Amino acid sequence: MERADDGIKDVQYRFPKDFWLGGASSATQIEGAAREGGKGLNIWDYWFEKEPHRFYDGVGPDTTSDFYHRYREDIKLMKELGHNSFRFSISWSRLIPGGIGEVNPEAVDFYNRVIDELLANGIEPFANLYHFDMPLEMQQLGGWESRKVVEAYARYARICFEKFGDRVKKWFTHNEPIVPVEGGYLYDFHYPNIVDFRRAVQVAYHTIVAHAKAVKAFREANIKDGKIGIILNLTPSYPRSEHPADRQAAHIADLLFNRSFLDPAVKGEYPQDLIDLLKAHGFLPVTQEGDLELIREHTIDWLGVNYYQPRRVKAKETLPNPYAPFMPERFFDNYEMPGRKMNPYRGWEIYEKGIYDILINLRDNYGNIECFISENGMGVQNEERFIKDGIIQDDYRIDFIKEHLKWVHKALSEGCNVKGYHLWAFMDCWSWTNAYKNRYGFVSVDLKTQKRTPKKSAYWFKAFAENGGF
Ligand code: BGP
Repeated sequence: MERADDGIKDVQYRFPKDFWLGGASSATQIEGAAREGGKGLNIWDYWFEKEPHRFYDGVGPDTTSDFYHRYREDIKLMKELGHNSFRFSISWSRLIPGGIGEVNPEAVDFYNRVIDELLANGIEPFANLYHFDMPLEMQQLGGWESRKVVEAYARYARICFEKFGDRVKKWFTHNEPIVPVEGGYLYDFHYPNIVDFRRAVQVAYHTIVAHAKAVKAFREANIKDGKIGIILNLTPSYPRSEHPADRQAAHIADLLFNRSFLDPAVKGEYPQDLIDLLKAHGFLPVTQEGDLELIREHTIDWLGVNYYQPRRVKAKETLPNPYAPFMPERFFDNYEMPGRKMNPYRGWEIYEKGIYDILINLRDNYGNIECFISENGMGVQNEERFIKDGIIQDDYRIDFIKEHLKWVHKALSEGCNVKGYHLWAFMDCWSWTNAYKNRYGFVSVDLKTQKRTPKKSAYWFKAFAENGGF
């Protein structure tokens, strides 16, 4: 592959030799073949069929980026672009149609081929078990509200370790488990579009029980050199000011959105403040005997950190409407900081130092657990307008990556246990209800032809990998 001018002259920010560099993905967002290869339906296939108008430009998950058929070509490109690792997710509804029952041999064959191809190209597979994609029948059974689904997931996890654990050593139980809680049970951007705080709490709690059961199954599988973790979108909560009411607002947002998963996964227990808060408002989840021991005894080996944007909050300006559904915003108002830098396409603030604050927090308050940046990235609309000489000149993405990496570098130099950086995403992919509106990839995907073309950022990243820094 030709090397475009990468602009890296002298290395100022040097990274460790074995730093994991690559891209992330998820099954529903790249595989396509939603009704092929014996795959069962998941909630996205179903929701799109029912309400296509909820998806940008009416584009659903049926084709996406066709990784199912083009994985060989894509993996070859990863290698050419200097990546040493790749995160994908296994589709539960592909591997076990319906979520429970027979294992689909075509799916086993597909994931085996993907894993073998990655290894043959010197790319370490990072496998995630659950990325927002509940099998439809499991949702009909109650989704994460149901203990039966928790058990079915634990069985699915065990099957994955058995089938693929001989070659995949790096595992995750969930990606951003707070997001299906927010999307599906609070803010109406995932199926089943329920708005109900009590059910949201139950879903979050059962997700952690399911996670702990998967960790247990992993320990029992005894995978040589294997590690298991969870991927969390740790969104730092910044108060508007040092006023105690603003600080309290930020503390509660942190408890609800970050520590509700971070603490049980890393420390094996829930923060007392969170328990007190839920108790005070009558929202403690239904638990079963043995849950707390299970969670306590099955903490993780390592952590994936997804970081896109900070959360800024302030004390509430008004009393809440007593008739409105109970929402996390009962405890804080969102705060728009004057002068903030925005990604206007996604509507997310860009605040690079957030990545450093997360890593320092992990160092100081979570035993400096081994971690890596499992997602960071910038979705941009209409990127074709930046094409010059056949390549999307995404200098904005290069700047975005660099500015975040500078803070990761500083964290490293201050003793943080951060082992790598994956961009969201390796290639343009289907962004849930946003479909293909914003593009995130190092590699652009032409949806009509499925042609892949690396963007300028892909060459920059390759030079970064080759030079060991920038
Ligand atoms: C994360 C998810 C990814 C990905 C990314 C970008 O929350 O783990 O699946 O989609 O965000 O967000 P979006 O696609 O909504 O723009």
